[in-house]
Amino acid sequence: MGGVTILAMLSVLLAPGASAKTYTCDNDPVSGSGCSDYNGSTFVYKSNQSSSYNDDHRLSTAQDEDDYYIWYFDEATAGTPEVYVYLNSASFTNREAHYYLGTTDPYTSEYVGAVNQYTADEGWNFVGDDVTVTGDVELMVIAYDYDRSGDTGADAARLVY
Ligand SMILES: [Ca+2]
Ligand SMILES: [Ca+2]
Repeated sequence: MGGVTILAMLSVLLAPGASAKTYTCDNDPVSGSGCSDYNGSTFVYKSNQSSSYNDDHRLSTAQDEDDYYIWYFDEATAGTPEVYVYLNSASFTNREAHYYLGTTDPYTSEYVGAVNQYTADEGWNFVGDDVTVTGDVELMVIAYDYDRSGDTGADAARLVY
C-alpha cells in the first residue's frame, strides 16, 4: 500500500465529525425518542412557537435558584461531550443561564457552562465541553438569571461526542 493511499485513508478517518456521535433531545419529548424530561414547577409549556425546535419550548419567569428543567439523554453514552442548546425565542431573556451536566446513576451534577439566552445565536449555542459523564446522562438548566432578571427558556439540547 502506497504512502499516498495511507494518507488518503487517514484523512478520511480524521475528517471533522467523521466519528462524532450526536444525541438531540427536545423539551417534552415524545415517547420513543430516546429522551425524557423533568420540568420543574415554574417551567410553563408553550406550544405554537414556530421559531423553536419542534414548535415548542418551556419558559420560567420565576427567578428560582431551586427550580430547573432537565433533559434526560436515555441513549447517550459515557464520555466528555460538547453540549449545545437550541435558543430561538424572543421570550428567552436570561443573560446568564447556568447549565449542569451529570448522570442519574450514580447521581452527579457538574457545572458545564453558562449562556446568555438574550443575545444567543438563533439556533444551536455552545455551552461547554469539559464535564465527563459515565452514562445515564442528564443536562439541567437553572430557572434563575445569575446576571439580571431575565426569563429562562428550555428548548432542545444536544450532546456531541
Ligand atoms: Ca417538544
Ligand atoms: Ca422544542
